[in-house]
Amino acid sequence: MSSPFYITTPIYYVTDAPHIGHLYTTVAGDIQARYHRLLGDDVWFLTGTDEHGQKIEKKARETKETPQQLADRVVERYRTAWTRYGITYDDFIRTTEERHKKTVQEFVAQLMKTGDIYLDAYEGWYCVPDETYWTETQVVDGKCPDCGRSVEKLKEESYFFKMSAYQEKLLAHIKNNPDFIFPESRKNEVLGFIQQGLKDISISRTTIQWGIAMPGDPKATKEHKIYVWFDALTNYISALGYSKKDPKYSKYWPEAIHLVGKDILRFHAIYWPTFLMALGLPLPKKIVAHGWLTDANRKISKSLGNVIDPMQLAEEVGVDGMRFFLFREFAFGLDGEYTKDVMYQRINSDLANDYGNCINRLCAMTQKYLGEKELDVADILTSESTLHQTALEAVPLMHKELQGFSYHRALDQIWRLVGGVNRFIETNAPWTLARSSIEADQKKLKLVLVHCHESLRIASLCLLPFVPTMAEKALQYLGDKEKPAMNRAEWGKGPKKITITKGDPLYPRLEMKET
Ligand code: ME8
Repeated sequence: MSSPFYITTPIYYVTDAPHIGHLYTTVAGDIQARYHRLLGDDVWFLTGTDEHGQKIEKKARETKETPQQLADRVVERYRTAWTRYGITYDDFIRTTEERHKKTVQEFVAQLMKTGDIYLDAYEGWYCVPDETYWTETQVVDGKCPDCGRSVEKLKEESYFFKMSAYQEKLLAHIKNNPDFIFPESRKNEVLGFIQQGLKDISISRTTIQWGIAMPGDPKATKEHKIYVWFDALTNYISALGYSKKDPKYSKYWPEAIHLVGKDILRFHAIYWPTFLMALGLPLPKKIVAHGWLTDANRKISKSLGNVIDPMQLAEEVGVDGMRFFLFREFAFGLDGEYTKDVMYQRINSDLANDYGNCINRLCAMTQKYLGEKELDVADILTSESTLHQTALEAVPLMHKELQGFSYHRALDQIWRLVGGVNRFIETNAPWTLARSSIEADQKKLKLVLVHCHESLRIASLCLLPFVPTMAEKALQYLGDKEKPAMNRAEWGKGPKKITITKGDPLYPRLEMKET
């Protein structure tokens, strides 16, 4: 029986096309989805778009569209980008879909019945871009404490969610489930926030039109729309067909892992779990928060206007180059400064040279020195070598790191093996061995080439989730035509007989163009 594995990305606002930050989280999800499929798990990978709320309403006024037209137009930009980047999502949810709206309204109606949502009035400082209310004490010099932009004073009739009632239960959950929030440093931030005291939060808006309607209530004097974060967070469950009792819900929901940027951790690690507790539903298994990609140490974001277009990057450095760079260069939990120079260097040195060129070279040498016929490798692989040893050590560590969301450390382990192959070739100089007529040298030549081949075959299987197109092509060159699976990324688990093929360079070096 394969284990269910459910991974989600945030649903992105449709105010504008995706940028490199959205790509980062989405590729992170795709790497996990591809990896777990290769492990044989039963994977469900969800992404989508967040289409309601004031931000969208405001943007639509600017672009002179209806909010729905804006959403319909921008959602295509997301879909196109994800197709370009080979994102293997199983479902794409839009919050304007009926299946979603139905679940949100069901949830709100249930919480109104239990008294977890009640009607009152709200006065506070509102940050429009963040769609968040702040109290007098939270506001810093008239600015939002989160994003630093101006806040407005608003008073409105509002429904509230009794978040305060769940403070202790949430603290206990986080303490009893040490893996619930990752990484540890972010968990401590969340704990600190909860310990300051959770207040009831406003859960409806009368100031917006573009949102899901609150269920009818004779006590309300105005028309209310459901707060966009309540609406948005529900996507993780509505997409599983909760309302129509789809078995996907019971299968995948208990396994849910939410990948998010640190900017929205509070919504996922505090708001969402308390909503679920009130609803009497299980909490997600894990929330993984990553750092920000920055430009001159400022978060890359639509509102700061320093965005970098993934489609253009795909043209420039290729999809695999980009997917690789983002996870080789940056430590997932931390912020990472994006620069073009570093990107070109990283891709050229590690992907084009260490890995791509090494495979092209090895295939050429193998054909030249051992011939183009089928090679029997089974016996040679039982011999010891430093490479054999490295593979035995690095592969289990790669699994551990990737399962622990340390993408860069997982790649470090794969690079231990790739680097090992490059050194093994230099130290053993197959070109010299090939010129020798001594039998021991000929035997060694075969061992050197076959052990390099096996290491690169294993590295390529491990790289499939990161650089799918390139790694697949590498496996073809290396003559491993069997169905890829992670249990074959072990020494001696490849084909017993191999036929090498030679082809174009796997990753031609990039030339930086002056812009
Ligand atoms: O917050 N570096 O949508 P959003 C890394 N709709 N990741 C970044 C990033 C950066 N500079 N900029 C954005 C929303 N991201 C809500 C989410 S979920 C129920 C609702 C990524 O379009 C990161 O994952 O503003 C961040 O959390 C997300 O995009 C925010 O996307």
